[in-house]
Amino acid sequence: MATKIPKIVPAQPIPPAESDGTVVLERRTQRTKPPQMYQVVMLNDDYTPMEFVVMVLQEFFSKDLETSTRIMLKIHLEGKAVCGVYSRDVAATKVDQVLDAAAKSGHPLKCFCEPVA
Ligand code: TYC
Repeated sequence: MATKIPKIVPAQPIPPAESDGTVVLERRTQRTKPPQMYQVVMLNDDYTPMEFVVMVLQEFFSKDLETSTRIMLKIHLEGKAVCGVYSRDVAATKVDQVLDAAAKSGHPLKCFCEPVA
């Protein structure tokens, strides 16, 4: 049986030749889009102690005490705040860690992640 020779297909259509027979090929730099990032948003509630939220921000979002306190107060006063921006899997893990720690401590603290616009 004859070996089938694969057909070679150009990546880009070859443009028509100029009148002198030359062919001009356009150089295209391949650009990779940066990955979609996700922000973890924490919500206010009336029951979770402020100290617990500050501890969560320090522990799971690696914020220092001052930054954690500022974010916690923003949530408390405005209803929600972004705790950090991460790749999808990391953001989802942070959400799981927070919900898990809150549930284990009996607090109704909630957070979620969403794509950064
Ligand atoms: N509002 C809560 C209180 O007064 C504190 C709080 C802050 C709760 C931030 C949740 O994400 C939160 N104890």
